[in-house]
This record gives sequence, C-alpha cells and structure tokens, in this order.
Amino acid sequence: MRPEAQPGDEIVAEEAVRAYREDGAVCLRGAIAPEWIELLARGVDRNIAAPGPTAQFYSGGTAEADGFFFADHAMWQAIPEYEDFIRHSPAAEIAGRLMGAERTAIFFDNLIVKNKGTADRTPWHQDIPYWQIEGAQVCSLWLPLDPVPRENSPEYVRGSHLWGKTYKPKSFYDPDSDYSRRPEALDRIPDFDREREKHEFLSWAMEPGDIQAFTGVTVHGAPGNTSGRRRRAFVTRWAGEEARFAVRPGHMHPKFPDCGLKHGDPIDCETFPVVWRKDARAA
Ligand SMILES: O=C(O)CCC(=O)C(=O)O
Repeated sequence: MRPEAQPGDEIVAEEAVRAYREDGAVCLRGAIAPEWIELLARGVDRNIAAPGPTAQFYSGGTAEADGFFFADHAMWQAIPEYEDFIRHSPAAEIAGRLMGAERTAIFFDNLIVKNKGTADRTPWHQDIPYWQIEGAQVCSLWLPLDPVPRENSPEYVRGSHLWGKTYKPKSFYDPDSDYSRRPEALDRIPDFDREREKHEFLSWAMEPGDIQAFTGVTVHGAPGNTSGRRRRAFVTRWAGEEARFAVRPGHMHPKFPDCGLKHGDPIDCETFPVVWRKDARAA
C-alpha cells in the first residue's frame, strides 16, 4: 500500500503524483481546509433546495428521508459557494499537478448525496464514456463533506486506467437497459464484485477535507450507505490542456449543447474556464 500524502507536504507530494499515474487513484489527506468544507455545505443546501436541469433523483423521497440518493451536475455558475471553491480553492492546482498539466479548466461539478439507508450501489463504471470529453488529462476530485467509513467509500480497480479499455456506459437506474445507444461494439463492464480475487481494489475511510483523486478511465463504483449518517460528496471534474471536447453518438450525461465547442476543441471556454495555470493563476 502506498503512503498517503499528508497535510504540510507540498500541495501534491511527488509520491501522490506517482500513485495517481500508476494506480489511477490516490487519497490526499487534509487537502482542503475546513473553511472550504463549511462553504460548500452551504452551497449543497442551496443546490438541494433548487436542483438543476440535469439533477438525478435515484432513490428516496425528500432530502431528509433515509435512502435519498441524489446527484446534480454543472451548478457552479448558479451557486456562489461552488464558484468560489472552484475558482479559489487549491482544487484546480491539485488536479493540474496530478495530471502533469500546464493548466486546468473546470469541466463540471457533481454533487452526490447518499443519505443513510441508501441501499443502491453506484455501479462499476468509467467516467469518460458518459461525458463529452476525451484524453488522458481528465481528473476527478471526490471530496466528502461528511466522514465516510471505508465500507461506504468509493472503490477503484487499481491500474484499470492503463488497460486501454472503454466499457459501455450503463444506466445507474436500470443497469440492464440499452442506455448508451453507442454504435460501436463496446464490452459490457464486468461485475468486479464477482472477480475480486483477480484485481486489487483501492478504497479509503475519509474525513471532510480528504480527497480521492482519480482519472477519467479508472474503473470505480461505490457501495450504498450503511453508515447511519448522510454522505455528501462534492466532486469536481477537471481537464488539462491535452483534453478535448468530444461529440459522440449515443447517450451522454451531462451534456453541454450550448458551450460553443466542437469535437476536438480544447477545453477552454465560458462554460469550462481555465482556473489554474502552472506559471500564474488565471484571472
Ligand atoms: O459517490 C459515489 O457514490 C460514486 C462516485 C463516482 O462514481 C464518481 O465520482 O465518479
């Protein structure tokens, strides 16, 4: 097991960068200060009270109910607390350093709430097949706002980002439906729970402020929430200068029809602004 980055290390320790590149996922301890977590929690309340057009209500009734499983996307331009975090917290630089990028643009933010009693798993998947983006420089930072025991935390198949595989996206609501409508013959993603002996899995108990960083093609999934408390995660999805906007046939979520980018364009526009540059912070 690799050592985890500790608070006080440079913004991203060399060992963490190596783990991200070799394993496809890494845990950074104490990466985000408590003030940011408090700010984001206020944004989350605002978000749940007024969900956006691409929100997904997977299960449960109201936001207070046991079993409430909710996700929302690309809300940062409507929620000032999210915008402040995206523009001014260390997140953009952390993603950039992990990817070895010269600059990072925010692709989108993603709130994932699993109240206690959420039975649903987040199925095994890779992210990029669902998204309008391509390239190796795509990085997610999964930041919990609540303590998360290891048994309720996302799991990553170590090294799966190096397999060169694109698995067919499947619906989180109905995994057996023909959700993706992708014309090319993509393999169905294996049920990694049935082949645990063949792989190594990475997962971590988390405290608010710790981050799980992972690539756009690392296979991952997450259990339900048996912890007895709410699990809110604010996930930011970042793109480096080598990532490209992708327009593909088939279902994708979330979609950005008004972003003005064409297939193959770099990720840099009003919808996906550059937030961090290695040489100087962007305005
Ligand atoms: O939080 C979860 O349940 C799953 C997280 C995930 O799949 C992601 O952030 O891409």
